[in-house]
Amino acid sequence: MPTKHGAFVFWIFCLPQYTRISRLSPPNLFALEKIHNYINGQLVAAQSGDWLDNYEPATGQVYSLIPDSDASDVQAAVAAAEAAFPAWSSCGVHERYRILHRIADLIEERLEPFAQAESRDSGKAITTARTVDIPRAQANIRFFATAILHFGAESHQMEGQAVNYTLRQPIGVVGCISPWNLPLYLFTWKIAPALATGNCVVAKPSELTPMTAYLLSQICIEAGLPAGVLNILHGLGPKAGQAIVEHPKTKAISFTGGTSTGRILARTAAPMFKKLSLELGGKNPNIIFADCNFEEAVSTTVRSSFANNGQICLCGSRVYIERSIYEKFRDELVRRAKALKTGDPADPTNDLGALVSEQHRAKVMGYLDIAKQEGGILLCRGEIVRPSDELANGYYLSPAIIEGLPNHCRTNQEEIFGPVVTLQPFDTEAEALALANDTEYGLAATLWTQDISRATRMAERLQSGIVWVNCWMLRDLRTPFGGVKSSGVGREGGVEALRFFTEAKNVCVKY
Ligand code: TXE
Repeated sequence: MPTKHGAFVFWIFCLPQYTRISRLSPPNLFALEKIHNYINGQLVAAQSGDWLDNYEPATGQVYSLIPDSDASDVQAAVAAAEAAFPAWSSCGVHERYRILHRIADLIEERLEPFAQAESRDSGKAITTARTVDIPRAQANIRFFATAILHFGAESHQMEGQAVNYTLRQPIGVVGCISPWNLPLYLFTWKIAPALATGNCVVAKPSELTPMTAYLLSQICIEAGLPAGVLNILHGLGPKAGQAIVEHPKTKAISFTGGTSTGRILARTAAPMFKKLSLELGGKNPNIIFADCNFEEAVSTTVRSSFANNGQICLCGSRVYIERSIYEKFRDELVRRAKALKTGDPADPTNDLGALVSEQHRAKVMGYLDIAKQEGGILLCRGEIVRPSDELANGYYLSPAIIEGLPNHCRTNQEEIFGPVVTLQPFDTEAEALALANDTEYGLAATLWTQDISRATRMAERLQSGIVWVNCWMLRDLRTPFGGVKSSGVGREGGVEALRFFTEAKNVCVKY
């Protein structure tokens, strides 16, 4: 977690220039790069002049500083957004299409530096940043830049009397708050539809992974995005994030993060009658029937269990396996999990990098202790990894696979959000369904069977917003995305996002 820079701040202020800290050198105050807020088209420090440390998960060292923004910075951002709104909301969909595509072009041109920055900031393997995070971030922007051209609205005729038509108008100034697990991917997933529909945005990425949002702000300036249309603030959630939600002029809030934080936002926003989209945590079931395509199921289950070190809300952390193939599937999954290489995220031969923070790794390891106390058997141990002396202080943890736990225990009921999965056998479809639904969450479920009747029957009964059958993370951006129960409220994606960021107005014309 970032800490306020104390004595160093003054000294750093005296230093003329900063270059990026080298991975090889010890913490060097001359090297700390300063990330800036992007407010009213300018890159600025926080008004307080305070900075927070930004840690590199691979080394455990501070490698940059972020503005410790507060309500005064939020006020400046909201004022800039308000001033920019009339022109942006009326410039027409083709102008918004043009500028958003230009931004996507620049991200695509700079995929490698963006991927390097994402990997260094989050600890994720460079191959994940290169093939998942950054390509998807520019795809998000392209998708909504184009979708807005086809965003129609309804009309309803009262024969011989009147015609009704629906206007879908931008809301005004909206807040977008995103998490650390897929930093630019989820940041653009929110701001792209908000901007495409003509809103002006006050956005805050996670204080744990601010870098690519900062690089994006530089690209927005280069692409000619008008000042104030997008404002990116950096800082702590309870301070800068809360101030965005509390501000009376932010009329809608789109949030992705933890369920407990989602509750706080809902308590703040509800009495202010703000529109609220909450994409929260998950504890997703992965149900494997004996008639599955075994190789596809086991290879995809390695990904759905450990991709991004399990730091994806869609990961299938509860694996239910039909008893007749339980041992065969378990042994093959353990063998492949043990073959995963955890190490330096910058090394493309590694499958998994570091977890995002020391605190998060401690949280995940705490759950491994809980699993043991609850009677779990660790088939893969989930141990701290020291890739090298230079990386000894990085936040590395090898994958863990646990069996022998009941469904109703903390390990199987609470979101761990790390490289940890549990295995349980089942005998019948009804039992698999009951086990899968036995959770407060309801984000995504994965189902492996060749029986199409069973697949469609179970999909109907699974309590989740997304069901993947014989696949995982296969994403069509036109589809509704979000969860039920404690996994959130509302849907993102496609027309759902365009409707969230617009207000519907019915106009009735008598003739
Ligand atoms: O998320 P937080 P964290 C889960 C996962 C993880 C847990 C907490 O289990 O361990 O959530 O992760 C901002 N007002 N997911 O701590 O705290 C914060 O600055 C306004 C699942 O990273 O929810 C950050 O920008 N904003 C999730 C964002 O909210 C506030 C992905 C998320 O932070 C705020 C991430 C406040 N009071 C974590 N407090 C998913 N569904 O993918 C914090 N923030």
